[in-house]
Amino acid sequence: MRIAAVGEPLIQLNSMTRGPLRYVKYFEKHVAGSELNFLIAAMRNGADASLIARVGDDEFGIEILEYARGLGIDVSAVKVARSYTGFYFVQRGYPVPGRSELVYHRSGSAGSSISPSDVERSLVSSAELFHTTGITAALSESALAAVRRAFQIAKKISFDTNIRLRLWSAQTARSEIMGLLAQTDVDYLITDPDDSQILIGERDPHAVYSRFRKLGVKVLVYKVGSRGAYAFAEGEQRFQRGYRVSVEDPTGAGDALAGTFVSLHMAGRALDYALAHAVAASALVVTVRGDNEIIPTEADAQKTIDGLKG
Ligand code: KDG
Repeated sequence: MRIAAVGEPLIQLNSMTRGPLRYVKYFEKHVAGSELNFLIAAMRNGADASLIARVGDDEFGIEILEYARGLGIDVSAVKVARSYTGFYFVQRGYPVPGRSELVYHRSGSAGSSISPSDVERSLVSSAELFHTTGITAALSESALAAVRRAFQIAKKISFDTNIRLRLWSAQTARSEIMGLLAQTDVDYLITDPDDSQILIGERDPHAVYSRFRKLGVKVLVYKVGSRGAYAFAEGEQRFQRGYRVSVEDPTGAGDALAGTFVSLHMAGRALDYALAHAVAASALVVTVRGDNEIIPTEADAQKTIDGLKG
């Protein structure tokens, strides 16, 4: 099974200490970006992955290409553009303990200039699943158009609402994301209470499923942070409680959850099995800095589940 994704891979500069960025002396560098994280999770669970993106003609662009290629991701559709590679700082544990804030430097970046011409028809139409997020839709007009084009040619679609209010207003997010959902039936929708509040004014998991189902969503993954996640599909619903782990940085946990769930469910695993593995993957991610290094394989996630139970 191959999954293709459109998104902006980024360099992450993660604070070595908690607190306001102005006092942080040292940063640790990682390769991240929501869609890339999702693909890595899918690969760890047996899928093949193709990334469609632009990186800058700079050291960080080379780093991202080498990192993704080294993990076995197909980067043949990643173009090097004449601009810089976007990056962001992670401020950890401030002002809310256990949470992180992202400070982006990506305006006018190579990645945000992605356009429909980057979305290679054969790459997307031959993949079993196409994935992207509300982050990509928020980057620029051309990035939003690239998402629309991919939606037109994809066999199956997975979409994570991932509303980042540093990239667009709640009002714009609502009208553009609801527009995308009206354009086509989405097979997997991943969202959370804050995003569903913005999109449909609803936080109750069952009500959220019922609303999105009417819009053609087949499977809903509803993440409720450290409390766990729900999965709803035709005639089925499951809840998996989250695990109590020590939080270093929650950034990327949602992508690990989504990529693990979708790839396992696409591969024919039962809803509760896919959800349990997905929540275990996200529990691991919050225990470290870096979004994707610790995402487990299917076998390792089983050990995580067994270990945390015992
Ligand atoms: O979900 C994790 C992402 O938020 C992080 O990797 C950075 O892609 C990113 C973004 O745009 O926020």
